[in-house]
Amino acid sequence: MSEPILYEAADGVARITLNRPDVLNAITPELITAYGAAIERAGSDETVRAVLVTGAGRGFCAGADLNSSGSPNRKMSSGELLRTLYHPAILGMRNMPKPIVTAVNGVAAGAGMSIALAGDIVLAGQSASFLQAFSKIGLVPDAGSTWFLPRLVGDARARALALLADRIPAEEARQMGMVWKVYPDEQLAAEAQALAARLAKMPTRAYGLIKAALNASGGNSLPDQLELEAGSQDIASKTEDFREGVQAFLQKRQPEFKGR
Ligand code: LHQ
Repeated sequence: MSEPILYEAADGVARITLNRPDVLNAITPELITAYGAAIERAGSDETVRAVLVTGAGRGFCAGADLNSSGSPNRKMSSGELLRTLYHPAILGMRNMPKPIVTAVNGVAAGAGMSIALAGDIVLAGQSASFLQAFSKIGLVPDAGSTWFLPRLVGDARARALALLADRIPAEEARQMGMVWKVYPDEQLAAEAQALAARLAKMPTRAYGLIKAALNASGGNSLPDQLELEAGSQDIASKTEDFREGVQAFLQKRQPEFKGR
């Protein structure tokens, strides 16, 4: 049996591929466990400065595998599965102090859509689509969808998406605010790789602080957020990359950030 997750790292970019193409990369406990481990590996490898997540074959991820997750014989309850396997993966993405590009190459449904939206920059192929499949089978959105969606698309759209479970084409998802850019299908992989490579050459410490500040902003008052920004700026302005950025600006050349 082939590995449910492929992991390759080169030139500062870790590429994580969901790899069960016959079932549109539907999530088994083994897949989400390996995915969480891959996220952790990318986070702790100092040579990795950006992460790219995509799907093998024609889908991104069809959500929980209904043959394993939906089976009445499975050992863990849904809540246990989510708490022990899905949550570390989603939190690992959001808490990773490095940028994550999700390249949505096909349908992203159910928890697969949650994984797509947990990325920092979401790209999509023209034929990709987004589907809050949960209510169609009598479930509720999970793996962060009820947190991500209102923030990305606003409350009215989040409600309609979750309740109606309509399949939303990539371009419409972009117009709603879920997706940064849509590319012709045949260009997506190269564009996503180029974006991840670009991010891997940027000031990684500042990126980590930016992610942490944006993560905190939803729950913070303006005074608290201003204080967090000031603390983060104290850290960023002591980095080698800040010195390099200013020097490069003054010398009218491109900066060479080291991620330190
Ligand atoms: C699949 C799946 C799938 C197995 C396609 N499982 N085989 C829930 C429970 C517990 C804990 C954790 O969290 C969750 C959260 C969730 O994610 S619940 C939501 C689960 N996902 C869904 O309900 C989506 C089900 N799939 C679909 O609605 C369609 O397959 C979509 C709209 C994703 C794609 O449609 P098509 O492009 O028409 O492809 P297809 O339906 O023909 O699928 C291709 C193959 O993949 C097919 O197998 P086959 O042997 O006939 O070629 C499907 O059975 C299989 N597949 N999704 N989730």
